[in-house]
Amino acid sequence: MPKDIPVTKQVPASDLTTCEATRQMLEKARKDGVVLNLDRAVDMKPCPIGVESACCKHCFMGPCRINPRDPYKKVGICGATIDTITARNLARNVATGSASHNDHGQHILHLFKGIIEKSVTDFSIADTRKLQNLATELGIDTEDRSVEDVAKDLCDELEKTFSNVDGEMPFMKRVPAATLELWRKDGIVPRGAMKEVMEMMSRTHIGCDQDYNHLMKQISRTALADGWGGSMVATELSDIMFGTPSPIVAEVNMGVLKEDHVNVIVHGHEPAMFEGMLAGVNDPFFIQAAKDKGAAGINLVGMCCSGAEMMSRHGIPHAGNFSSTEAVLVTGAVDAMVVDIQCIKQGLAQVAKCYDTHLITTSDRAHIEGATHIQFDETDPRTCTDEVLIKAISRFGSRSQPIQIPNQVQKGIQGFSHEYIEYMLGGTFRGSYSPLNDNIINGRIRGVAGVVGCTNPKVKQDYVHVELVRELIKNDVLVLQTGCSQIALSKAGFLTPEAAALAGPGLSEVCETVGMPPVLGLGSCVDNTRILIAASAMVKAGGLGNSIADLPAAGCAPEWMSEKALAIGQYFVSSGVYTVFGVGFPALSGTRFHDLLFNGLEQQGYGKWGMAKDPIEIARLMIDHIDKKRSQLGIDK
Ligand code: CUV
Repeated sequence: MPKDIPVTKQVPASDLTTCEATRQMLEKARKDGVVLNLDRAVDMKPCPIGVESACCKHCFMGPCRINPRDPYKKVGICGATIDTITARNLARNVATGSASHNDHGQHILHLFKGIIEKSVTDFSIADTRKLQNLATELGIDTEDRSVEDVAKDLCDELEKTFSNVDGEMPFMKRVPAATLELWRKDGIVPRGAMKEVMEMMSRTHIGCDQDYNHLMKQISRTALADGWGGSMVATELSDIMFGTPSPIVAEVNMGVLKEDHVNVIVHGHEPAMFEGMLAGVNDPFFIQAAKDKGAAGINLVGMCCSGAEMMSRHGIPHAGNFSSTEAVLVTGAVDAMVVDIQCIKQGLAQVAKCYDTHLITTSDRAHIEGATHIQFDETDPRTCTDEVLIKAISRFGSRSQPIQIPNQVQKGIQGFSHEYIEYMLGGTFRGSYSPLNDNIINGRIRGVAGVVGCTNPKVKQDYVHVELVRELIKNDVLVLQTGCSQIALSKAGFLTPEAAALAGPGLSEVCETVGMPPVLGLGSCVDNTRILIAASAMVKAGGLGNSIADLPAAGCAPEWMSEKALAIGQYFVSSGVYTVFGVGFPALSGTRFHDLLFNGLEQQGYGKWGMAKDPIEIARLMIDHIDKKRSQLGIDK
């Protein structure tokens, strides 16, 4: 086994994760002399100034460091105050997060265009009804027109999401009127994503925008260009091309790997390559090739966000969230891990080498040193996916590693698209408002919470996600989930109708009547836009105020780690949602910029940020906010 860089200290594996499968694999890795992310995290001492975002390295006169204990005692060499420094840092984090999602969305649009123009023939339009509905919503004439013609117009319209330099993004048509009015008044309606990200980068250059209140506006605009822009394009067009999710049973956790099968894991974010792999593994030629090597078949499994997306859409099994991607390779059972973009740790290359697993990169935007690159081309997907399968099957035939697969596996119901939630809890047949709004007004459902985002080895894996959600549903708060958080709760068994027994009396009654779990899984990170759409639908259905900020709702990313999470958090805040982050927040408490984020924005009519580390404390903040909104709406009792 190749030598790994050793760590200098270790703590018990059970201190680092509540995921039993990951714990077992971490312990095996230690025995094998292999170092995983969870151990590297214990060994790392994050810079105490950087963690407070009190350091500026936007020019080379510095880096300038501000003392977090006395932040106004000093300014940077250029004179930048702590507020300017922190605002610029957050601005660039949000710009990166927004760029990531918009890059993803633009790729999805490009694929859609390829289908329309027939340069892409391996994919097609799966949901024509959604195509028509979306086109109508965006003001495109659909009457007596072919699907192709409507699709062409939809493509041109959505292109503006990225390329506009002025005007308003197409999806602004979906924003509740009062919310949009506020954005217009403050000049933060996003124009085009490329424009917003470029302007954000330019304004944060040394000596440019140095008023944190003014920077805040562009931070909001850049974030809104993500949630109501590229991410929404990604979700909506992926549904149109690959099918709109509806409830489906899927298995989660490392026990989905099968010792007697060729195991292929797809990990990353964009659905196209994964969809291509799905076609490949069902090809009788490869099934036979696997059997010829003594395998019972080919087992295709997902991880992280593309895993969450494929699980929601097709019920593909899911092996685990962000903190488990290295650990899963320790099973020795993974014949190939195929990745595209985002959240793919470079550490995977070394772990894959130790366990003789093929790590294969497929996107021209993400190569990894030590991995094999096989370019995925949507006009010719099979060239890539066939080569991946040949490598995986051949590795199965010559497996040299002892196999140890944790037997943890949990079934759950996945695939709650916003359309399905509306269908399930929508309509006007039961009361004066929609049944969801009715149940909120009558208090059976106290409010709605979005619990989303990554896992972060700074906190015990999955612990904050699970304990937070447990507390929320106990208090009759309906929980909507995406991303790695959804996987944490799926592993813990909360995405089952039986979990209604853990909910408070009101929520459990609704769950039992409708036959749904108290925790609804909506998909990947870009599918957070389903929460925006559901929130807009709740406002439009009536009885819960005029804007998203009026809703008894709150959001949380309890174990966040990525810049994308900051962009998502900010677009929820700017859309009107109180959003609490766990782990920590990159702004210094007690500074003016921090006060703007955590207090001032709400006074301006937006949502606001919150931060707490303990799950019960986070739940208390969210429930207090929900109760505050209920009392403002006059529906508290
Ligand atoms: Ni996009 S951003 S770790 S995979 S949720 Fe998972 Fe989700 Fe965070 Fe990454």
